[in-house]
Order: sequence, then structure tokens, then C-alpha cells
Amino acid sequence: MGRTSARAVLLVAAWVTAAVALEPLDPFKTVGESRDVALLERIASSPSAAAALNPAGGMGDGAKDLRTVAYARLGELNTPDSLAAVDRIEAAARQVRPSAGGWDVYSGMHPAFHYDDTPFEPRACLTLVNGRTYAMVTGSWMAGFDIYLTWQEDRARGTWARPRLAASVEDYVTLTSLSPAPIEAIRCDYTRQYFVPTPERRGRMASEARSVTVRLLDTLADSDSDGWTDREERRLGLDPFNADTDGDGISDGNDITPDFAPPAAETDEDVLVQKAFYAAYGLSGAHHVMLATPDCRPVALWGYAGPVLYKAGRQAWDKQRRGSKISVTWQVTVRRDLATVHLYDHEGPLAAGHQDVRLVRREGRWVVVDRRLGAVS
Ligand SMILES: [Ca+2]
Ligand SMILES: [Ca+2]
Repeated sequence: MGRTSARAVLLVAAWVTAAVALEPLDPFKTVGESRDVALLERIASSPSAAAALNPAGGMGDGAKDLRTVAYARLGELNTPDSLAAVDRIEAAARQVRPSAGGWDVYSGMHPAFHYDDTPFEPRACLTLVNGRTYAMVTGSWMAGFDIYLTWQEDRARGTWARPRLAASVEDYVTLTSLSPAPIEAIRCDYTRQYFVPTPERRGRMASEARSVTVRLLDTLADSDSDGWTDREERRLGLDPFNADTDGDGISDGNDITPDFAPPAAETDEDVLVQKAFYAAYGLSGAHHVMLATPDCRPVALWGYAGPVLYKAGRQAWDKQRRGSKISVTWQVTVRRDLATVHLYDHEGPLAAGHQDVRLVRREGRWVVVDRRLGAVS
């Protein structure tokens, strides 16, 4: 080797070393290849631990996807320790209750991988004479454009009560201020931005100031004390005067699938759908109602922090309500000890996503080992 080519080799080697050193650590690669069970369990169990690895970039929010990667990696590792961690994560997931409080900055997550997330940080606040700090937030947790009422539970921890459906609005709006109104009520001022068509077709944006008065008594009324307010139960198609609408022994506020009472015996396919649904959507920590399409077989779900409805039917909801509605469907394929659950969520054009969750049966139990993101359409 001549002097020039030796120098070139050295230069290339130096360049490659520098490039490798400069390349930022990819948290998805790190987690997807990790053998550190404690680390994987921490990330799968906690949105803040996942977010601390700064998994930004790409479509959707990185933290929720990283949790799914960590959960699947534990199954893939297939050691007694990693499977015990999977058991603990799933046992905690079975305690998830859709109507529970304790909302924090991560509670605004969208369930779908192809959606970005906004932090849950109530801004329009008001402390009333009862000492409670109330806030209004806009959201579409129960489909449509709505204003929700919440209140501070724990100032030090920054946790809030689960937002209660308070009023419907025309469109996405910006809340500007809250003020006390007569007889236990709060007036909420907001700005509505809307599109005005113009003769030359281009149209323009306009805005107008509006307000809505929210009566606390009406908004908080929960006649059957099941955790959902009367107004929310009417929205969800549940019975406001029956704490267990489907009669399966789980109260509506604790029931992920409150309009479906499962048969006593669970099938293999039920278990596959449950685990895949948890991997695909439950680990997001999202609270949005999801409408299962009529073509998928109903399964009692766990680990998702919002209601999944079978009877609502998207068409009926489309007739009643404008705004975003998330429908979901699944198909299960089993070949001996390998299974794939294909999940598809749809919220509108360019807001629909496919994903495949793969599971392996080992010693009679199904374990999630992989989740592959598919096309967004
Ligand atoms: Ca209720
Ligand atoms: Ca029930």
C-alpha cells in the first residue's frame, strides 16, 4: 500500500469513527435491543420514563411507541425475569379504570401511533370560594368538539380530576378566560376560528368571541355513582341510572367495554385481541373513546384508559355528532404457535393507520413479541 492510499484509508477510518460518534443514540434501537429487564419494565410502565429517553422524531409521539417497543422486547427476551416483568405490567394494566382521576401532563395522548400528542396542561383556571381550582379544557375524548371541566386534585404532583364533559362547541376553539357566574356556575369565554368561503374560492379565516356558562350541578351529576356523569352516559349510550349497563358485574366507570358482557369462558382469540389491543393502544395511556366496527368479534378489553364501545356504531355517531371519532377494528391470524393481530384505526382521510402485533405461544401462554407499524392512509 502506497503512502497516499494508506493516508486515504486512515482518513476514511477517521471519518467513519467520527460519523458513528456523532450519530445520536436512537432510543428505539437501544430499547429494542436491550437485555436490561429493569429498564424495559420501567419504560413500558411509565410514560415519563419513556419520554426521558427523548424518543422524538418520526410520526406520532415517540414516548407511547417506545413503551410498546419495551413491552414487546420483554416478551421477545423470553427469560423467566422478562416474563415475570410482563406479568407485572399486565397485572397493573388490568387495574386501569377509564373514569379514574389522576390526570397529568401525559394524559392528553392520542391512542394512534400516527398522531402527535399535546400535553394535558389546563390553562384557563379559576379558584372558587370553595377553594377548589377549576379549569376548562378543550378535547375530543368523547368524540366531537367539546369543552370539559376539571379541577386540581394534587397541586404538588400536578394531577387533575378526569375532565367532565361540560359543553359542546362548533369547532376547535381557544379558551380565553373563566369567571364565576351566578348559582354555582362558571362562565367560559372562548374564541372560535372558522373558515369563510369567498367568491374567488380561496376563502379566509375569521374568528369570533363566544362564551358558554357551565353549571357545576348539571355537569357533575352522576345519578348512579359509577364515575361517568349523566351527560357522559347519554353520549356514550350507557344507562345513567344503572351503574352496570351491560350487567357483567363491572361498573360502567371501571369497564373498558361497558356495553358488552363477555361469555364466561375466554377463548384463545380473546386473549390475543386483549394483549394486542393493550400493546397497540393501551400503552399510549390515551383516554379517547374508540368505536369498534360491527365486523370485529366483541372482546372484553383491559389496559386501555378510555371506553371501547361496540353498540354505538360509527354511522349512528356520524349522524349525531360532528368532529373526530376514532373507529377501530381487528383481525386475528393464528398459525400453530404464532399469531398476528392486525389492527386498523380510522379517524378520517389521512388519519387512519394499520399495525400488526405479533404474538408467540410458549408453554400455553401468548406473549407479545413485536409490533410493526403499517401504512397510514
Ligand atoms: Ca353515572
Ligand atoms: Ca359492566
